[in-house]
This record gives sequence, structure tokens and C-alpha cells, in this order.
Amino acid sequence: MPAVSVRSRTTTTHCPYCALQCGMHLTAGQSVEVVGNAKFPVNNGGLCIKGWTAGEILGHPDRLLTPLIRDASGQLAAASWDAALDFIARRIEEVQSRDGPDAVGVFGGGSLTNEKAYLLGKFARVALGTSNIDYNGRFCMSSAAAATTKAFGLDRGLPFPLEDIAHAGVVLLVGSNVAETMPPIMQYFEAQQENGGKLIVVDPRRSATALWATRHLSLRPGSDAALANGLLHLLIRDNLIDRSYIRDRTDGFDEVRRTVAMYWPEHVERLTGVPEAALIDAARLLGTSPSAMILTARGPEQQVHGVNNALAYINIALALGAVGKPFSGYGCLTGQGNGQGGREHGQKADQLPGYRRIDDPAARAHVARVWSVPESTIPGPGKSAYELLDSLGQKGGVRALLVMGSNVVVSAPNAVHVERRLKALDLLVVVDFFLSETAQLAHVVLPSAQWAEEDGTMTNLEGRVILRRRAVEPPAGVRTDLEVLSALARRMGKQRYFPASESRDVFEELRHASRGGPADYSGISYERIEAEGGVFWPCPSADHPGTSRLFADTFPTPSGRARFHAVRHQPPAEDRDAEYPLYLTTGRVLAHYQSGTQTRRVGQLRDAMREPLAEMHPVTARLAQLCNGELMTLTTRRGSATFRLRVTPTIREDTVFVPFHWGGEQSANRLTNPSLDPTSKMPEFKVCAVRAKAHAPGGEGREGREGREGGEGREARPE
Ligand SMILES: Nc1nc2c(c(=O)[nH]1)N[C@H]1C(S)=C(S)[C@@H](COP(=O)(O)OP(=O)(O)OC[C@H]3O[C@@H](n4cnc5c(=O)[nH]c(N)nc54)[C@H](O)[C@@H]3O)O[C@H]1N2
Ligand SMILES: Nc1nc2c(c(=O)[nH]1)N[C@H]1C(S)=C(S)[C@@H](COP(=O)(O)OP(=O)(O)OC[C@H]3O[C@@H](n4cnc5c(=O)[nH]c(N)nc54)[C@H](O)[C@@H]3O)O[C@H]1N2
Ligand code: SF4
Ligand SMILES: [Mo]
Repeated sequence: MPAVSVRSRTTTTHCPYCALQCGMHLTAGQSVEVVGNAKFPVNNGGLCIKGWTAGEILGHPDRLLTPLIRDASGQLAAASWDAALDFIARRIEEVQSRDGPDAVGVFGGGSLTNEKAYLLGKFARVALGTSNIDYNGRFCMSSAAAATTKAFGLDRGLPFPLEDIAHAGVVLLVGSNVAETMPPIMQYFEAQQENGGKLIVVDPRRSATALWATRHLSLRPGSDAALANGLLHLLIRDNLIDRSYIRDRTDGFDEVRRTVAMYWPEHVERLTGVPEAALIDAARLLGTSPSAMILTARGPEQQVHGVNNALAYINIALALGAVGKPFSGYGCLTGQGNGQGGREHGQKADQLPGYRRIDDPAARAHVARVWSVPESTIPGPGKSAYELLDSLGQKGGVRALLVMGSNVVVSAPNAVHVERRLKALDLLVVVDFFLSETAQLAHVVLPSAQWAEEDGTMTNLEGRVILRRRAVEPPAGVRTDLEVLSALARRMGKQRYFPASESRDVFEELRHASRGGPADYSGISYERIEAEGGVFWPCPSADHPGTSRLFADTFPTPSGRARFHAVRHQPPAEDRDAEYPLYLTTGRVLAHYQSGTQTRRVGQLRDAMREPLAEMHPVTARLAQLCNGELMTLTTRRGSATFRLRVTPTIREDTVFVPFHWGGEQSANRLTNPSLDPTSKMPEFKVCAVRAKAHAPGGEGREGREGREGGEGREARPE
């Protein structure tokens, strides 16, 4: 096990995983102990099992401790930092002189600190001169981000602090299983219920979260826009909307009114599978509450119509006059540790720091000044995440790729194809602390420090900028991501643009770069974050208190008013049919995190769930003669994968759910559809057509007795 040397015994910091960024105290001794920070206002001391066990990944025996280069025999072999960095710089130079600057791509992640996300974006534009940088947040909140930008003129996941949930009269929680994905958040829902509030959960599964709900609407996957339009239809019909708010603070309602007029309850029941009476009841709860809050997460967003789905829910919040009012409004529950900050500082294909647009001349001029480069040298917008991965190794596409903070072999849709594209690269460099499935394909792997071994800021789902502290020394031989980027820039002769590799210095530059932008961090400092338990952006000056609640008086749109958007229900990119008779939806379980690189290495989490279980309704399983606990092969138009079956009445009869935290034969993403939302470029992780058969080693699925006798195979086919 690599030595973990102690710097100070107890450090106050934050969890390495999700967007809650729970506060914790980390005590480093023989092992690293974690307890929740009772004074941090988000989790108030609560942690989930991933947080408690996070210390285990620091001194883990699988840690990468030296750079690796693929040798002549095709094996990854230990190499010195000089050899690895020289090799990368030389190959990049070769690729760019042959195929141009855009032939080198960068793929970042929402787990990177703000400082890393900022420097990675600058590295792509200034050191590499490429437009091709994007990140895994594209697979995460991009649909809600696009929708809130359209409707409110600004994307901050939650425009209010979490504590507002406790005081909301009704919360409509859509496609979000927070009881598993952010357990300490449940304290706010518990308090809400104690205060007499109601919770309506919209999910094709009666999830752990739905068990907390006053009402559960079990909609058909891919039917969110129909459901939302149906609710708004009823609110208008029953005169439960806020007409003066609509008149004074919004534009575009008339067209929405005309559109939702077509979504009468019987019709919506047919589209969504949600009974008419349940719709009427939910609309009444929402419309009669003094404070209605609508929260969406990946369920409605990770769809080919993800932006429209989010807009349809936003329309309800606007019609109720809820946005900008106390304990009310619309919010998107951001997912990754720095899912929020990671989308603000320039690792997105179309973006510059401070949440500026890369095609905005004033934004370009400002950032060019901060970077000391001519404005004309900053490239324009590049390819979005899946488009970038799809172009790898292709003529005219990206030929060399640097991956920092993502494991796309497991987490990208249509994963077999993505793996093939990665293998076609002239150069794949992966910076990680474990040999992830993606790192296993690399030409060069660089070992980096992790969360508790370095300082850096993160922005949680509320827009609260927090500070992670170095609690232990990184193992000998590894470097921080910031050091890696600076060292590579030096190899490329660009060192004068990358003088800093200390987090605090990079943050100072980020403050200037963000000044005047929508996500303005210029008034935030490490000292303020520590003294104030985090600072909410926008915070434009040192004496500004930060902005915990947005939109109270106005919206940052040109008119100062919010915008309605008329959207229609459209079927998913791939609907079920005779050949693929079920819907497949994918998501998360409590014990594992994302592509599983970290959590599959923690004993307690592995024991909690050793393999992915595919959920299927008993009626569907019985029709297919599939039994609980048996292996089942799922097949879509992209490929097949095998899972152990969990028969449960908590899921719709027409739907199968699989968690995506595993790779190889058990990878949900071998099955998923890479069709993209036209605006956000979000892939349709949440809906595709699938067929299920009993597993037959060596074949797609074992035929049942009837199958061998010429009848139907054992295949799941709902009514
Ligand atoms: N344990 C754990 N926690 C995590 C993570 C993790 O990997 N593991 N990841 C973090 C990250 S990055 C994210 S983005 C968040 C995600 O957090 P969530 O969005 O809560 O998680 P998911 O499981 O992806 O999806 C939520 C729900 O959407 C439902 N759903 C499926 N299809 C549809 C549909 O068509 N419409 C609707 N309305 N719902 C549908 C699913 O049944 C599921 O219960 O979690 C964060 N927290
Ligand atoms: N089928 C399906 N697929 C999905 C989803 C789904 O719901 N269904 N959800 C999507 C969503 S919402 C997300 S956010 C993505 C996430 O999926 P990924 O992009 O794969 O995210 P992680 O698994 O967090 O990958 C992070 C990798 O970077 C490493 N890492 C973590 N922190 C750092 C760091 O600071 N520096 C460096 N150098 N490396 C680091 C980890 O060890 C890990 O190997 O998956 C998406 N894929
Ligand atoms: S809820 Fe999220 S931030 Fe909190 S302990 Fe669990 S994984 Fe960490
Ligand atoms: Mo995410």
C-alpha cells in the first residue's frame, strides 16, 4: 500500500463524490477516518455510505504511482515523468503538424475542481489551440442547463439554497432518486413533511425516493413533456395559475396555453400511462399550494427531448408564479461533485470562463486580455462530448485525445462503438489515479493526486462555492492535475501562459477571468469560503455577500422577464416494437458512483452490491419465464449485455432498469442509444427499446422449452 504521510491530524474538507459536497472531517493516521461536519449547512453532519468510506480510496493498493507508456509489446510499462511528458508532447506535435490543431481533443469532467476545469479549458485553447474540448457534464446536466438559460437567462442548478425545500408546500420531484443519489438531502424532505408539505415523485419506478412521496406518478419512460403539459392544462382549466405574475414577469404564455389545450387528461393518460385521476390530484396539490417547487434530475433530462422536457416543467413553475418567490420555483439537481462549477469555467465546447459564450465577441476580448493572447487565437466552438468521441480516429476527426476525469468506456452511450473509436486513436492519454477501463486503452497514463491530497474549490448543486483542503500528502511519484497541465504546456513552449500550478494562484486567475460574466466569482476568496461556510455566485466584489436566491425581482434576460416555451410531446428516438418490446432505462444505485472506478474498489461498497441487478416487473418476468436471481441477456440495436435479474413490483411492466456503474459484459452502456438532443447534445440514456431473454452462455439468450419446440422463446413481452 502506498504510504500516506500525515500533515495534520484532522482536516475539514468535503466528500470526493456527488454534488451535495457534504462537509466532513478527515483524520489521517494509520488509516483515514471520515466523520460528517455537523456545522456545514448542506449535510449538517449527515453522510452516505460512499462518504463514510471515502478514506479507503486514498491509500488504495491499486493507486497508480508512476506514469505508464505502452511499449513495443503492447503492454503498459512504468516510465519516468520526463519520458512520458516528452512522448506526449512529441506525438501531439506530430498529429497537429499533419492534421491541424483541431486533431487534438480534450475530454474533461465534472469531478474536477474549478481550478482544474479552468486550466484544462485554457490548456486546450492556448497550449493546444484546439476547439475540441468537451466533458462528461454534457452527459449530465446539459439539457436542464440549456433549458434554464432559455427560460431564465441563467443556468444555476438550484437558484435557491437546499434549506428552502423544508418550507415548500409541495415539491414535484421529477426523475430523481435522491434517497439513493444524495441521501443526506432527505433531511430537508423530512422537515418539509413535518411542516405539512407534500412530495409528488414522477418516476417509472417506485424508487426509494418514491417511498417517501405523498403521490407517485409512474409515467412511461420518455413521456415527461406530455405529463407536464397535461398538468399545466389542468392548472389553466381550473384557474389555478398566477395571471398577474404571468403578465408582469414573463413572455410567451399565450402560445403555451394554446399548445397545452391539446393535452386533456384522457389523452395524457394514454401518452404517459398515468391515470387521469392521479393527474387531476397532482395538479390540484400543485395549484393550491402557497409555495410550489419543481425539481428535475436525470430522468427527464437524459433524453433526446431533454431540453423540451425541462422547459415543459419550467412552464408549470412560471405559470404558478413560483420562480423567484420564497420556497418555490424550479431547480435542476446537479449530479457530479463539481457538476455546477465544471460547467462554468470553460471545459465545455461552447464556453469560456465565467459561463461566457465562446462565440460572444465581448467575452472573447475579455478572456483574451486575462490570458494575454490575441483574441483571434482563441478557437471557436468545438464538438460536443459524444460527437467528439464519435469522431475519434476518423479522417478529419480527433486523432489524439487527453482524458482528465472521465471513464468514457463505461459512461458514454453506445460504449462498444466508443471503445472502438478510442482504439483507433494515434494517441490516447489518460490522467487518473486508478487504471480505469479507459486508462487501460491508453498509450500513456499519468498518475494524478486525488481529492484529499490537494486544495481546490468546488461549486455544489446550490451554486455554493466550497473549498476542499489537502489532508494528506499525495503518494510519491504522482502529480496534481494542475502540475500535469503546466508541465505539458512547458513542453509545448507555452510556459509563459501557465505560470501557476498551485490551486490558489489558479483561482486568482479564474476570479479575473470570471469577472463580469454570468458566473462571477471575482469577489470570492479561499479565506471567505472558509470563514462563511461557502459563498454563492454571483459574487462580483469582495464586499458582496454572494447570491443564495436568484430571480426575486428580475431575470437576467434582455427584457428582464422569463420566457415560456411551447413544447409538444414527441416519442423517444427509439420506441418499443415487436422486436424490442420493452423500454430500457438506466441510472444509479446507492453504493456505487458513476463508472465505478472508485466505489468498485471500496470493500463495503462492493459488498453492498457486487454486480448490477436488472429490475423487471413480476408480470413481465412471468410471461418470459424468467426467475428472480437468474442471469438475463438484454439486447438492443447497439449490442447485448448480461445481468442478474431482480424481480420487483416497483417498476412498470413495460420497463427494465439497469444501473450503469460496471464495464465489460455488464455494461449498461453497451445497450444505450447515442441519439442526441438537438440543442444540448445530451444522449438518450434514459429510454431505448430492448428485448430480454434468459442468458445462454455463448449466445444472445437461451431459448426456452417452447422455443426449442418451435414455439415462443423465453422472452419478456409485456401486454
Ligand atoms: N449513489 C450514487 N449517487 C450519485 C451518483 C452515482 O453514480 N451514484 N451520481 C451523481 C450524479 S453525476 C448524478 S447526475 C446524480 C443523478 O441523480 P438521479 O437523477 O437521482 O439518478 P438516476 O438514477 O440517474 O435517475 C433518476 C431516476 O430517473 C428515473 N427515470 C428513468 N426514466 C425516466 C423518465 O423517462 N422520466 C422520468 N421522470 N424519470 C425517469 C429512474 O427510474 C431513476 O429513479 O446522482 C449523483 N449521485
Ligand atoms: N447509461 C447511463 N450512462 C450514464 C449515465 C446514466 O444515467 N446512464 N449518467 C451520465 C452522467 S450523469 C455522468 S455525470 C457520467 C459520469 O461518468 P464518468 O465521466 O465516467 O465519471 P466518473 O466515473 O466520475 O469518472 C471519473 C474518472 O475520473 C477519475 N477522476 C475522478 N476525479 C478525478 C480528478 O480530480 N482528476 C483526475 N485526473 N481523474 C479523476 C476517476 O477515477 C474515474 O476514473 O456518466 C454518464 N453515463
Ligand atoms: S451524499 Fe454525495 S457528497 Fe454526501 S457523502 Fe454521499 S456521495 Fe458524498
Ligand atoms: Mo451526472
